[in-house]
Amino acid sequence: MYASDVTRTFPVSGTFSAPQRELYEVVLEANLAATAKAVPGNHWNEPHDKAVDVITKGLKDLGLLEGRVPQLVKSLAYRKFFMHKTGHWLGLDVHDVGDYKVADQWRLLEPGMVMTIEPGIYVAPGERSVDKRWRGIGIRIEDDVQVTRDGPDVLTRGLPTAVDEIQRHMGGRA
Ligand SMILES: [Mn+2]
Repeated sequence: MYASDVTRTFPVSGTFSAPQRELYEVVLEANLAATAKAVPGNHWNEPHDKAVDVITKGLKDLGLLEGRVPQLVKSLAYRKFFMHKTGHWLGLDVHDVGDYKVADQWRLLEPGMVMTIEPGIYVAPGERSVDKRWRGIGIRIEDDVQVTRDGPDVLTRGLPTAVDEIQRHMGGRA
C-alpha cells in the first residue's frame, strides 16, 4: 500500500535522434550521480546539488549554456532547462509528508528513508536562445530510491534507463 513515482522517457520513433540522445545521456548521468549521493549522513539536498552540477556542465558542453559552470550554477542559469527539484519523500503518499529541513538545516539522510531521484532537461519549443535542434525535447528519468546502510537501493531498477535498452524495448535500433 505504499506509493511509487516513476518516469521513463522514450523516443516516439523508437530510436533516439542525435540531439535527443545527447540530452538524454546528460540526464542519465545526473540521475546516476545524484542517486550515488543518497546515502546515510549526506543531507537532503546533496543529490539535487549533484544533479545541478552534472546538468549544467552537460548543457554547457552541448552549447545550450555559455559561461563557466560554477557561475552558471550560482546564477541559476540552468533553471531555464531544469526548473524543479531532484526529488521528494515517498511513502504512503506520492509526495509524502516529512520535513526537508530541520532548524533551517537540510535534514540528514538515514537508513529507511525513501525518496525519488528525478532530474530532467526540458527545452521549450519556442526557446530561441538555443539551436533549433534542441527545441521541444523534454527528458526526465525518475527512480525511487531507499537509503540503506549499504548504499542507495534503487527500487525501480527493473525498468530500463540505458539508451540501448530503451531502443530495444521500443523495437528500434539497439
Ligand atoms: Mn516525482
